[in-house]
Amino acid sequence: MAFPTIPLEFERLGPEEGRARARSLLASLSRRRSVRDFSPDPVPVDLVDTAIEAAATAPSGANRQPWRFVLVGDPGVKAKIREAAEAEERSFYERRAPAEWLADLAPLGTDWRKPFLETAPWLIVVFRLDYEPERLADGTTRSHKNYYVQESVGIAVGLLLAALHTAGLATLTHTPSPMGFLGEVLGRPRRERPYLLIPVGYPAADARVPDIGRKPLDEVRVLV
Ligand code: IYR
Repeated sequence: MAFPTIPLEFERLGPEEGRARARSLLASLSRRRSVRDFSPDPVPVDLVDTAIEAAATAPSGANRQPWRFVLVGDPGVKAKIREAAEAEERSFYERRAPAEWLADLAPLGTDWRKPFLETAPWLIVVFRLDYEPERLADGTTRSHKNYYVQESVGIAVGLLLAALHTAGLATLTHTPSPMGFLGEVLGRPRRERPYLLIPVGYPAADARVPDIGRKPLDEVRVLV
């Protein structure tokens, strides 16, 4: 059955105004950096919640909205996540990582130690929902498939990073590998698959980041 339709709410801008707004967003997004040195200063939960609501406006396959954002502020849970992540990361850096991968990471100065998992006031653990249980009229449940989950959750995370940055917060997109422990530590059902771990907070006063650049437009865009 089709959804009823409603008139589109759309503010049509002139090119001048559109250009000004797009440039201002670009200037802001250009200042976003992945941060590994966090301040323990608290961040009000509503700041993060608003960013999660912004993320959840993302388009998704068949509007199934196949994401779950688990917001972790409990120091005990953060400590457990750090412990498990560091165990996985240690075996990655010391045994599993191919030489080429380690060589690519070396200039970034990362290693298996992840103190930011405890220092940052919030961790957002993003899960992808490849299917969800659905209760049928006859009281039974079936498994309902989601579509383009990778794409949908990727877009949502992009919006989340932009929204957190706009709220004046620093983030890191962290991918402890493998991430299976996150579902266990957080008591999530097995059908929710960990996607990304995002520490959120203010940067430490003396935070430093690698001096890296972004590819210029003519390298990333092909005009046909
Ligand atoms: N997951 C590891 C390794 C790592 C991999 C990539 I690709 C990075 O851009 C950064 C780190 C870690 O978080 O240290």
